[in-house]
Amino acid sequence: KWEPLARVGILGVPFEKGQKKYGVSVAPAALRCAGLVEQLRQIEGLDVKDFGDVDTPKSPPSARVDNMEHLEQVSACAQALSVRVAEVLRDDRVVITIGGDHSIGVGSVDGHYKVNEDMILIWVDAHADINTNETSDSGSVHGMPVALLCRELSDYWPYLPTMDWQVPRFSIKNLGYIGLRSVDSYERLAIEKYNIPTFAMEDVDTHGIKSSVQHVLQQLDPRGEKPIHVSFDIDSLDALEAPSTGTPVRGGLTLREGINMMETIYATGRLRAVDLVEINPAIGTDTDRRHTIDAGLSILKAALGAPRRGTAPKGVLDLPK
Ligand code: 5AB
Ligand code: MN
Ligand code: MN
Ligand code: MN
Repeated sequence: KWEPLARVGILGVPFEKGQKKYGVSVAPAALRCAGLVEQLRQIEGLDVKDFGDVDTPKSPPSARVDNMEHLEQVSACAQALSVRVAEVLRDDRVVITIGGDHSIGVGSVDGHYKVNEDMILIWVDAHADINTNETSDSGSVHGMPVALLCRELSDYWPYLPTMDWQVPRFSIKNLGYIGLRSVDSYERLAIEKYNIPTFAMEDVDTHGIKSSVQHVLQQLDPRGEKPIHVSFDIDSLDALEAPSTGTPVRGGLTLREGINMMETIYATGRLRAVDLVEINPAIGTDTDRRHTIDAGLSILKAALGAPRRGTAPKGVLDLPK
């Protein structure tokens, strides 16, 4: 019943207030400059539409919530993104959201959930991003999006001014993790308390990437009938392969594992949304920047069905003489 959608919509989200470093907000421009749209159009049969950047409204600082920086900006951006994501999905396209820091995951998942309450979410990251303002050491919201999204965690938040638009209805039962290797202690407690299917790096080492992904999918959706949202933090990749990011951690996924994971998910025919976040072109050398952006592009191409083995020309049976 499911097959890959041959239509794609791209949204850029030049937002960086969910963390402290300058630069993540230029990633959408840097990826477009590196040929994002053109490279995706090379994939046979794929209809690619660039919907441009989401408005990141300048809302005045108003809300003061303890240990939660720039809540009103995060909220305004996520609200705008949620609306745009829902639009792209309703246009029958796979939505590719290019961040921006990972706080934008609140908006992209919210928008997807609005269109399809059945969705499952695979969070691919070195980090679990499931802190609340109580448990966070940094106060940066890019470490909190999962906790903001899940209805089971709503009791652990204080009232969040400006966030009334976002009623957390997504169930933590539909969440899985891949790539974890830097998890705060209360984040680990949450993973254990809710029994979240998690393939941290030692589990990926044990099972291999393909079977790790298949296990997560199997646990979240044994009958294989639910649309999939992948929120891909570039820091899930090893810091040597994707150095230009704000919170790099070594010992991560290789690019080949990342590609294999995306190919495996593409093959289900159920992938409907991909976030690519936390690329920071202002960090590192020219080579670092190039490697990181190339890695991101390779991940997206794999998610959209680009075969690594290549594609022969259509309707042609012989080499030209
Ligand atoms: B990212 C940390 N857990 O809460 C925190 O890059 C890191 O979106 C969060 O995964 C990393 O500040 C957020 C220590
Ligand atoms: Mn991360
Ligand atoms: Mn993240
Ligand atoms: Mn990060």
